[in-house]
Amino acid sequence: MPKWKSALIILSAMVSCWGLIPSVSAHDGEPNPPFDPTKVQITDDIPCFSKSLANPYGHPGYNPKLCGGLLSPKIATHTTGVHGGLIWKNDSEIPKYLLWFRHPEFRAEDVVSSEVLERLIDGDLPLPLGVTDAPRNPLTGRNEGAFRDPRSNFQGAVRQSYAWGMYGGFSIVGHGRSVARRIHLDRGIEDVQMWDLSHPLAFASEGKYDVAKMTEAGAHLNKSAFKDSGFSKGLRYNIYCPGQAKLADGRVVFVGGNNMNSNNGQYKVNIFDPETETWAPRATPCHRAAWAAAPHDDPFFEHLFAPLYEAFFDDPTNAAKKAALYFLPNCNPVTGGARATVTMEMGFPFIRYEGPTVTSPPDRSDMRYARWYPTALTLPNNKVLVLSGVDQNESLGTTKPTKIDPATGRKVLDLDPVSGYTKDALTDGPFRDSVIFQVVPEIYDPEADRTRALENARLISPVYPHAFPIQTGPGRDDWKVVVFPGSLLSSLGGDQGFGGFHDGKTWLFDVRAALADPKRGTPGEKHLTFVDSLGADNRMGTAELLEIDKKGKLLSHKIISFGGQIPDPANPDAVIATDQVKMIDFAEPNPHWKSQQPIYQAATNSKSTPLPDGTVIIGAGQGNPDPALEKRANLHFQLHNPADGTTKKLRVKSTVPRSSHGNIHLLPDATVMLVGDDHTNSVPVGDRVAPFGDPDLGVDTAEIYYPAYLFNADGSLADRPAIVEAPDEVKYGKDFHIEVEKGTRIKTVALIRTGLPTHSQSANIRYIKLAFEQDARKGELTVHAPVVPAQAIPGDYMLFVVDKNGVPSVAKHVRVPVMRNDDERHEHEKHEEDEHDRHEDERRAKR
Ligand SMILES: [Cu+2]
Repeated sequence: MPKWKSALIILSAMVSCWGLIPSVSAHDGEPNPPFDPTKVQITDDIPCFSKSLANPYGHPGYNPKLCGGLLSPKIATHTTGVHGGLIWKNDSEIPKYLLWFRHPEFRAEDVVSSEVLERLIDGDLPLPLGVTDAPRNPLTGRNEGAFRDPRSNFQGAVRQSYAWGMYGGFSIVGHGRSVARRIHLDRGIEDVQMWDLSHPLAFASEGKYDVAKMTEAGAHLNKSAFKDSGFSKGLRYNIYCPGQAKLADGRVVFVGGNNMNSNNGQYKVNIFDPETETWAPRATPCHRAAWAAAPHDDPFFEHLFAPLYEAFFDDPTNAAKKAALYFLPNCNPVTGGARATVTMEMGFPFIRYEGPTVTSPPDRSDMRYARWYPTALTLPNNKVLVLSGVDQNESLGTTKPTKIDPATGRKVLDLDPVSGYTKDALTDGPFRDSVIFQVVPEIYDPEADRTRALENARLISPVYPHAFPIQTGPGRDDWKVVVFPGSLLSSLGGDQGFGGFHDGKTWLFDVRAALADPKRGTPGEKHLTFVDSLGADNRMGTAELLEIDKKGKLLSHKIISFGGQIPDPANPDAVIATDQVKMIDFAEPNPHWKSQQPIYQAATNSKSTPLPDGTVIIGAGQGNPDPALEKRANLHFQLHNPADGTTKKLRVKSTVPRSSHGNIHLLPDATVMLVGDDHTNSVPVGDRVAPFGDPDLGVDTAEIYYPAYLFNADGSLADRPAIVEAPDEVKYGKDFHIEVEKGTRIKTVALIRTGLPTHSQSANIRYIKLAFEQDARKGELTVHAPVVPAQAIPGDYMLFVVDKNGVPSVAKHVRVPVMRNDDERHEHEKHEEDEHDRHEDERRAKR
């Protein structure tokens, strides 16, 4: 029997208790502003969605079959799931879920002062010295708190020792501010969390559908299912917006990360091992080590730094003192060989340095190129392809003098009159001014623990390109990689002129040929073949589905894209969201993109995942700007059927939008989890409880969607087929057996690979429909396995059976191991590699 029962129990408990979930009134304070039901603007979709703030699915006539499924209340996730994915131990049936966001090697309280934050969020307590009173909202008269105003008082809550000592002097902007948590419980924990989905309280919630109503008490309900998994487990680098790929043995490879100067980790290959739940050893950057070793009574260096600040103010022209500022003894990039500049900004001395000499000590596995937002793709040979990503010209500094001083005619810093901060320092401006696109792919080889650059196959793509390995012949090594433009930041072309619309140019990349090319060190654009243009780029959800016949022949290999961006017909310099759905099938002789039925309204950042029955669920998406929440966010779930290209809008919908930082995951019990996004976005204007919106009210959440296939026509729970026996491993070309309960008629058998999606970039997840024969009398199925690794990339899979009524089983966890041959490489090829590797070692040592 599959060991996962808890989710089923939870599922049935939730359904049977529907409407009986007690609402917690303790700590359930007045919403902000006071709730006025006449101002609530939501579609009244009875009996599928009601205005009830306690439970929008609480109507007695609600039928999940007719309404397209059911949605759970919000579940606290304690950290933000910008990144996340199912992590499996070798022999476990229930995965864990690893999730994290910016500042992953720290705790929220390392970054911001809880006390200052409290005052900002509350809005009525006196503010500490140096933090200006935030502007008041003209509508509500209330202090805007920590977030809403762009001059954000949030910067006042940032520990300056963190900003300078750990963060390269950058202001903490955008998603970095999600450390400011309303829930006190979540402030002192690490920003990387491991969520044990098998824990009895993993999905416990206080039954609230509205984020604004979630409480501190509610957050405690499932906290015991979460465990710190960052610095305390060996993470030494920032893995915010890395590429992420899973190896055959379940380990997760992270390439690159946060594009901030200090402790950036952009060259790094970090590896997480689910067996030990620890990170592979990497040299610790000295400032992070110093932070960890700081005296107990001065954990944030504040006293340690104080004498240095004073010295600066006493003699601001003393260059030697300036250069020594903000770095602890033996942890100074200047003496470590990097160049530094100090300027006076934000009313404080401000240091910038160039060169990662000290903050990124070299490791053998380092990439040649620093990358933020790269794609990492597990290849059929269990190596990892790294594509795209950006670096930054660090020598430009965080801010530039841009304003002409009328008195002197010279350029000076453009200061915000209210906050006194430089305007640049309050935005991502410094990054955008100095972005460098990485065009050279690299391959990480886990056996050699090193990365090899493919200078010969340069490919221009916006970051987080979509990439999928496809089969090109009958042999083990007959595969190439499909690549099309990335999920975001195509607007960042920088000085290289790569900006603008990329038209979804779709390429076939012969990775093996590029690697074997004796001239792989010579810059070129070889080994890439143009296939077709998608006609949209940037920020679309995708789904990948294959079907294999009983002889191992590929019947179809479909890649489907949902929405994305197209040029704005009204403004040639801008892009807008599109509703287009397109499909390309690489089992066809001349694959090209074909239009399918569109999604119900234009959206970027659609979140999509294949389901066990071969359909694709689309949950959440970000529409074009509109004052109405339901117009600017696709709250309704949608079901795409790849068999006929139709896309159906379901009546079930969420109460919160999840934009580029949200994710969707199929879980082994055939339910679907929507998770993530910046919690500062989760109570937007148009919210049911707080119609004016309030970023301070945001809480990190997940929600579970129960697809209609789990229910009978009358709305009751359907009987599910059960996998009684199935192997732990599926080997290429080897038929295997599944035992189901006697008399159960099975319609389809599928393997679904699990991975770590982010930013609607869902590479590495694929649905594979397998041929089988069934002896229903005995309950036995003989299933024909994929025959080559291009059909089923080595790694963790969920094996599902679906019965004749369309009801899926709970999945059996199976691993697909690497397919090996004796003639791995020719000797001369090996020699070539050694030469390159030696060269790379020298280069790394010089950095
Ligand atoms: Cu992002």
